[in-house]
Amino acid sequence: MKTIIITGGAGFIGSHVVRRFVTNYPDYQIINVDALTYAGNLENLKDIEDQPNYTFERADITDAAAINTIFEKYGVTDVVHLAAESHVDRSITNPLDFVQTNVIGTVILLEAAKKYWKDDYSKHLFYHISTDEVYGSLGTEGFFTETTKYDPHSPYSASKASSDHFVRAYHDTYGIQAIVSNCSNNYGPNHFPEKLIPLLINNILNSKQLPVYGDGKNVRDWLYVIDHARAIDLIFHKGNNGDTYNIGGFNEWTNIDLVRVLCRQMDEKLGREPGTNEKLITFVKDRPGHDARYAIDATKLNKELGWEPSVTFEQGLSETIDWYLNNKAWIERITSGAYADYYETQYDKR
Ligand code: NAD
Ligand code: TDX
Repeated sequence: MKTIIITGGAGFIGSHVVRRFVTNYPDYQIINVDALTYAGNLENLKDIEDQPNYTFERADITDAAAINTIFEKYGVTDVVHLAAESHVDRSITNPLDFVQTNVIGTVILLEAAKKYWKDDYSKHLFYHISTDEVYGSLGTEGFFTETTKYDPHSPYSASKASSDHFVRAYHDTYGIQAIVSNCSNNYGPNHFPEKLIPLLINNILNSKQLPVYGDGKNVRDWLYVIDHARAIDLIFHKGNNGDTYNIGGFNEWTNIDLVRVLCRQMDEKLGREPGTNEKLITFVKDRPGHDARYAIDATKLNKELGWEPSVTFEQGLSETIDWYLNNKAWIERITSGAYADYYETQYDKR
């Protein structure tokens, strides 16, 4: 019998992880701990919110008293930690928010684990979800492996790198059982429309410009969010204490090629003339410190735990577009109010 805190469960990836754990493991109690920042949306979980093994606790992970109360109230046995400030562009304008949540918040969770699990650390797991961005930027050759040296460039990736180091330090120093996984760019349903793919889908729907940073040649390795959730489930249950696992789709795209594929798929789905959406592409000022290329080598996860992606990129992208077309109310609610103000400061000034 496990009582698992999943932090950030109202966010993009967290909501898919919560759904998977609540549905597949009826014997576990799943506590979704989320502060509901601009990125947290309980609508993402409305299909499972009445399940008897699911509880939502609104709490900020930087609030030590609130986190301690949750550990005591539920007798938490394990942590799957996804709560974070996650958007690179926001980290460039507000780096301290990233230090606060990603670094301090992670250490506060680790402190609670140290305090409440001290009778027998071997019965508990702290599983930290991280990103490939901690490894820095690749040239045209090579991949990030689990032993690649950390070399973060943005305030976001620096804060995630720091949190990864703290998790490993608590494992090495106090004996807390811990695993870290570093994943490539996710896409799929419930993705907040500040990130490239949902931003493009929303702008195409509204016939707005498609902002491509710099020359559009930066490369990202894209993974369908459901496949990330499958990997997290597998690593949580079968991963080795103290290990790191890289998760990625072996699916590299330059931004401009990705934008073109998306434009073509959406021309077809929306019944527009071929080439209509591509006319919306607009090259804009580059992101400062923009990493050139990310590419994950997920061989360890494949060889040791038998994981591989379940869909091709074209399938995943098509399903993602369909989800947004069928859930226009979701995106309309998000693109009003506070998000609209943010959007204007990011793009309309260019
Ligand atoms: P997201 O921004 O969609 O969701 C983050 C969630 O955390 C939100 O629900 C938000 O309300 C919550 N949150 C933020 N600050 C909090 C705080 N102080 N206390 C409690 N809750 C708080 O992020 P995401 O894209 O789903 O990413 C989830 C995790 O996965 C992050 O740790 C991120 O670094 C990591 N990751 C993301 C990607 C990606 O492509 N999105 C890839 C690799 C790793
Ligand atoms: O409007 C845009 N135009 C553009 O060209 C935006 C928002 C992005 N881009 C570029 C920047 C990147 O090269 O597209 C690429 C993807 O950008 P994002 O969607 O912002 O993702 P990225 O910066 O790569 O980070 C994502 O993947 C790793 C997540 O946001 C992180 O949380 C995760 O750790």
